[in-house]
Amino acid sequence: MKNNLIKATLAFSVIAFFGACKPKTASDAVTGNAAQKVYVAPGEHDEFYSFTSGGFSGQVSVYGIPSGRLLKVLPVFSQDPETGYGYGEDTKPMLNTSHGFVPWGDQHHLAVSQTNGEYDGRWLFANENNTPRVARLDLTTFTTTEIIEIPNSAGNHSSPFVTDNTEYVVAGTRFSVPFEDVNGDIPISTYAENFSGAITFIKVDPETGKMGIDFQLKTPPVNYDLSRTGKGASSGWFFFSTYNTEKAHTLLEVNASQNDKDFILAVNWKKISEMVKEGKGRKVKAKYAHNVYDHNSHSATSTILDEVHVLDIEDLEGVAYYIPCPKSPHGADVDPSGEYIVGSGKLASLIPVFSFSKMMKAIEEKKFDGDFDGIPVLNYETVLHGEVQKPGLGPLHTEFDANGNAYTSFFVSSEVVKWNVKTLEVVDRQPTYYSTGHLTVAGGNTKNPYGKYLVAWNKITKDRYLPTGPELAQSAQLFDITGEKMELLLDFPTIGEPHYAQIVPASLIVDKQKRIYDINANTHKHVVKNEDDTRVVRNGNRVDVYMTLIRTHITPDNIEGIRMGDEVYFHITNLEQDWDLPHGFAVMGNNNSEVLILPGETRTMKWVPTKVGIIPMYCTDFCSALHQEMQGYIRVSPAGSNTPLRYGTGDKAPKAE
Ligand code: RUQ
Ligand code: CUA
Repeated sequence: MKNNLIKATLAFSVIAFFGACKPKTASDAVTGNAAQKVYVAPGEHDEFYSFTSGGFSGQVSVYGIPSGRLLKVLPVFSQDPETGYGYGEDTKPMLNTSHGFVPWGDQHHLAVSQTNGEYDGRWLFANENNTPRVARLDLTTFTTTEIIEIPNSAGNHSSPFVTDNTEYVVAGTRFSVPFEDVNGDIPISTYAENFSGAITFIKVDPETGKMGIDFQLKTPPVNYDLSRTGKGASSGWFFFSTYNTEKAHTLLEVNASQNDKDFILAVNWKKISEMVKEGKGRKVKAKYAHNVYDHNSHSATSTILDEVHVLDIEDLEGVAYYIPCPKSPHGADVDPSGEYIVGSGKLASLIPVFSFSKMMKAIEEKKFDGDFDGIPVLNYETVLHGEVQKPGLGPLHTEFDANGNAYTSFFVSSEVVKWNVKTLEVVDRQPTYYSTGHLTVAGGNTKNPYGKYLVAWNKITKDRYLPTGPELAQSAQLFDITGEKMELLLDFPTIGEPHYAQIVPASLIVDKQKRIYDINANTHKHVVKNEDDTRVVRNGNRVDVYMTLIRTHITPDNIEGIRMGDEVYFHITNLEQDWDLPHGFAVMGNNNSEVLILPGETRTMKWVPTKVGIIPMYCTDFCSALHQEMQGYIRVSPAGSNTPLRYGTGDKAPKAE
């Protein structure tokens, strides 16, 4: 995207207006009391959580707002050496796909579950672009509990978006590709005939959050960028931005920028979901993984599914319409009332705002400008509420406050622009450092935004921090938006490359926090609930070590009789039942990872010894004053040796014969 937009800048220098002027120095923009406004005293808590996408790191990070303090990085689509996620045997299945084990991802967008169009703080949904997947994180434990792969999709960028009661999580494909039930071994130049777009509706169980693909819409071969669900008046609808309505398959920067207008696709998902219930559509063969993590067995399972329910959008009457939208729209955002739909054409010089009621009227009166691949195209002027004139260059995303204002990020002109949704007048503009991608207002995509803070997630950092070699930290900027003018308060560096984020009041989440896992509820296949049951069992060349950890010893901490050629599985249970008492576990030379084990949890780690001798093992998490004593030895003998299998701790440690 960066390159495209930088090239777009060149194209734009012809259209010679720049709304923004850049201040000379960064600090010009900051007033005296900014520091006070972001100061969270030691021991105090932030007012909001910001769940922030990690971009190409594949993870999600959590910051406190307004302090900008990094609280945690949550492993989602990538292996995580800090916790052992994706390395340990019990979490590896989370990263399984129809392509096999894929231990990294590209994570862009996040959505907190909603009830009545407001955050309910239960789950966080996250997308993965490269190998299309959607994850669900449980916000009582801040862990990834489910990942579902999206078939017939490529580049799961337009995702995930939740409906106003989290009935569905929705995922649109970035690339159109041939569906899996047609032979894909075809010339790329047959794009227009053989490729299709897909929009996937994942049903979410209202009690457990469990996901399952309900249906997919097969659409003309355009690219989907972003989307929003309707709310209030437009509840039941979805609005997806599209680009490449030119159906180009090469040099998209030129060939997909030909049309003066692309489309926002308006879809009545409620009606379609009823059609599905009535039996409309067909089953299509498609392979995809569904991975579920269970918090009692502390283990994940991966199931490969082989079928999805597909509806061809052009066969459906009265549920899908195209709204023409200038120049390769990126964001398609819906205001809190649900009446206004904002299209942000990354190459457009204005922001069109569409009216949902005008759209409904035009549909009723069948005022169409023909069709595009069988889908009626609405008339731009007829459904337009109005245009924001000269807002800036390269509009990308828009969020809202509770007072009728919209905030749009501008990549090319590096600014955030505040404008009034009804009057379409620009109210304020503030420079950003530099080139903002997404922005997030607290609750800014809900029916009742909290407002107060806005964070600009910037793509280019340049001189904002101490240099760190060729690769710089990405940068976020926090604004106070309580006044008429936005006020820059703080810069803070971020992990990976943040795209979108969700800023949620801490009060929605704090009380739900789980502190420990109940050891009595632990149903892990290899759990050991007291030290007397610890043991080492040989089965051929497989050795299972049933181990416990408690302050501050490992049981067993002396193990003999392991041989070269063995595969050793450590099943490690943390017996602690107090908050904030994880233990870690590591074995010298293990090329897997260490693992972190939380109170009441069991983790399985595989180790293949690589040399004869004494191998140390120890706890990696500083758990008490005697943490450094929490260690032990494993004796590895040559293959075929008859060293007996003996083990124990303290008095029970094997003695010399
Ligand atoms: S995109 S910078 Cu991946 Cu959300 Cu707009
Ligand atoms: Cu247990 Cu350190």
